[in-house]
This record gives sequence, C-alpha cells and structure tokens, in this order.
Amino acid sequence: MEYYVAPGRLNIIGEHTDYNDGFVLPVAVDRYVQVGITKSENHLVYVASQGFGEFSFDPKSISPSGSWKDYVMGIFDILKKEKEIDFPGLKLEIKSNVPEGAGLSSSAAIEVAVITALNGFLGIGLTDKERYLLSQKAENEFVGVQCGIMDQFVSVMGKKNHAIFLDTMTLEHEYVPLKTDEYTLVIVDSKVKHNLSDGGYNQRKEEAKKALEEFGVRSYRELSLSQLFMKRSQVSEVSYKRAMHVVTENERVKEAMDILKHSNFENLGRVLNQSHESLAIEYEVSCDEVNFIVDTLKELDGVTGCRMIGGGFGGAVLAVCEKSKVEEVFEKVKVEYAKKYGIDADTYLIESADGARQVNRPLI
Ligand code: GAF
Repeated sequence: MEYYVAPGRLNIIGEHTDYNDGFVLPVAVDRYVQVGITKSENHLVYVASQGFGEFSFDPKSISPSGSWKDYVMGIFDILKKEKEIDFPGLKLEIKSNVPEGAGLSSSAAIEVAVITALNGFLGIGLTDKERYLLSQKAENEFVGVQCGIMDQFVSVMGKKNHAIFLDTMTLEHEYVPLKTDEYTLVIVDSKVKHNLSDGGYNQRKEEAKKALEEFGVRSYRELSLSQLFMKRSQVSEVSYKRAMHVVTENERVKEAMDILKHSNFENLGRVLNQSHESLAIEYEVSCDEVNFIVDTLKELDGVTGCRMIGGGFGGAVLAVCEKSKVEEVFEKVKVEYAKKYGIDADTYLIESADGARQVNRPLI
C-alpha cells in the first residue's frame, strides 16, 4: 500500500474573500487526512474510512450521495470528466485527525488527499495547480458547495513555518514566514453548526455578487472604500453591508501580512478583532455561541485578539494567545462556555505544516 497525506488549513485572515476576487492568508496545519491506496481484485473502488465506515462504488457510474462520500467520489468524477481517466479497481483506506467543523477544512483535506493519492499511485501527472483547481471543481460541481479556492490551494501548497498570502483572483502567492515569538495561534471550537451552514454560504456568495451589480463594477478589486461611501444611498442595505465586509477585509489581510513581515505578532490580535466585527455585523455569518466565545476570549489575560473562522453559522474561533497563558485561557473559556450553553468546547494548539505529499509510512 502507498500512503499520501493532505493537511487541514487555518485561515489567519481573509474570510469570505476567496470567492470575491480577494486576498487570504491561510496556513497548512499539522492535522491530516491520510489515504492508503492499492489495487483491488475487481473493477470496483472500495473505501474504508475510520469513523465513517465502508462503501464501494463503480468508477464508471458515479452519482452524488449527499454525504461525506461525495468528497471522495467527486474527485473520481472530475478526473474522469476532465482527464479521461479510466480507473482500475482500487482500495482506499482513509484516516483523518483533522477535527470536523472546527474551521480547519477537513473536507478540502479529503479531496486533496484523494487526488494526490490517485495522481501518485496511477501516475496521472497532474501539476500542483491542477490538483487544487480540480479539487475545488469537484466540491463546486459534485458536492454542490460553491466554495472559493483557498482551502484546496493551501492544502496542496502549504509550507511549514509559513503562511501563504494568496491573491485569489490571479492565484499569485507569497510565502510569509510565521514568527510567532512568545505568542501562538489557538482554536476554540464551539461545536455548534447551524443548519444554515451550506445554504447560508451559497446565499452569501449570491448576495456578494448582487452587490457588485448594484455598485456597477465587475470585481471587488474595482471597488474602493470611498466609492462604497459615495454610492451608499444608491444600493440596498444588504449589498452595502456585504461589500463593506469584502473591501475592508481585503485591507485587513494586507495589514496582517505587513504585521507578519515587520512587526510584533501580538499586533495581529487587533486586526482579528476587527475582522470578527465585520463578519458578524456586515457579512452576518456568525452566531450567538461563537460571539460568546469571542467576547469571553477578548477579556482574558494573554489573548490579544480573536475572530470566528471558516464559513460561519457555527464552527470555531481563532485567537492570538501568549504561549505561557494558553492552558489558563483554555480552561477559563471552556468553563464560561459550558456555564452559558452547556457545551464542552474543544480547544486546539496549532502548528504549521507542509502541503499534500506521499509519505514513506502512515502518519496516522
Ligand atoms: C469555506 C470555503 F470552503 C472557503 O472557500 C472560504 O470561502 C471560507 O469558507 C470562508 O472564507 O471554508
């Protein structure tokens, strides 16, 4: 059996900008989806997944199931359609230690791990760019979530000890060294996921597109803050708010990159706080539980700032925290959250990692 891994990702800043021609600043993290791959004895593909059970399918006739299996089958489907791959029977053994729903993009990690395994094992010869673009296409077309390119991009292109500044319009990118000094990035998972999540995501995408039409521009790159103010009375309230988030979030991504390059890591906290406010008030993708965690963290000694991460409507919060205070902060936020909502929040310390690759022996 050959083994391949793809990392989850943490987005430092640039939320809901990747499908709006914007900027993002993600990091690949040391949590992986691992795919073991070998030939099967017949023409079927057998998938065994720790935690999710087993299933099999005929790669000649694939259709969506409406479940997590679509992240796997979607990759076969897109490779068949776009690269005319005639798959032999295969056995895939999938394991993951990327926490689900914690804003670390476990779904993109499955897609990228599967495409990297198929590419390596069958010698398909895909470039890095093809791996992330085809993974995104599988999610858009087969899974039916209209996600941007960020998650798949960083799962393929990640680099240990670096964040990636990515222009999602041109795909130009720059690796920015992550020097956190006495600070670190931590995650608190609210463990709530409101029903809106996928539908709400697609709806925000539509609203952001409609806002562009109302402002009379083709891309958010043509819209400045002063134009936003000037045209305020000519557009709907929703369009104004969505555009306000996208335009200001892009500025915050540039500021965050500057902080990573030139100043103290602790200053990142201030920009994260601003991002959260914008996501909660202008883009309206947060929820009570996540806002509570943000408000609680902000009051704790050792935290310089925090914000919701990922698609929203639940999920996790990212905070910049003094290394020496992490345990205390985790303990306090868990107690307060449990008191208020009766939920035991999960907490994670984050380390950066390299992008998807073959490994000599299983990591998980
Ligand atoms: C999800 C999507 F998959 C990303 O493409 C991105 O839009 C993110 O939500 C919000 O920034 O993770």
